Amino acid sequence: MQSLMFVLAATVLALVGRAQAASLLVTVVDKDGKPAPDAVVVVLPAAKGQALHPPPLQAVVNQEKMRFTPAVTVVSPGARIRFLNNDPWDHHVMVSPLGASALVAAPSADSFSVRLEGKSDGKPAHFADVTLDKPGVTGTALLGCLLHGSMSGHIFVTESPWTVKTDAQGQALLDDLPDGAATVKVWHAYQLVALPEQKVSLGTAPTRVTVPLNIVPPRRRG
Ligand SMILES: [Cu+2]
Repeated sequence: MQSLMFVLAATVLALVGRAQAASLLVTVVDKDGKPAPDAVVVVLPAAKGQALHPPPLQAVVNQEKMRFTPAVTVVSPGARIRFLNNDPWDHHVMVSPLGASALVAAPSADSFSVRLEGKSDGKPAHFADVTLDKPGVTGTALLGCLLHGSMSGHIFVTESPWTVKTDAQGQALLDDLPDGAATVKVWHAYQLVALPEQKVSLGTAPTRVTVPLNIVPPRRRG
């Protein structure tokens, strides 16, 4: 009896494992066919499942050398974002939700700003925490600085726990997707016209998709 239970348990585990073993590699390229880093790949599977590595509920966006780092921060809804000023001068971070819905329960406006003093030698950097606390709200917010017009960045609050940002090779690997049909969406900060969604069918063999942007993003200052 005990061994039968063991076999049953092992079978259930194997089935569960098989039901959620699909892997998808998305490569995002620009109009010239070069890899596009910092694109966001969102996968919406038709079947239910449990994402093993959902985007975090906490993230740090640095202001360093007149840039937001990372340039694109992907989080789950309700995340807390810490803006951390590592420069010796002030920054005045402006957060502007793109699209219809505000990310934060602000009383008046959708946009808000936080001014952060510059870092003094030997002192910890100044920071401000912002919680994206509107329940269920997803979308993208543009980051800017009221003092330095050249600074820009993005926060991406995803609608799917299966969301990965492309790396330097323009690749995003998802290895914990449920089998079956899925919709793939790609977002890029400089892609102003929304890209068409792609339908994929995920199964035992790894699926590979290449998504071309129809722009060439400007190179980020190094
Ligand atoms: Cu600034």
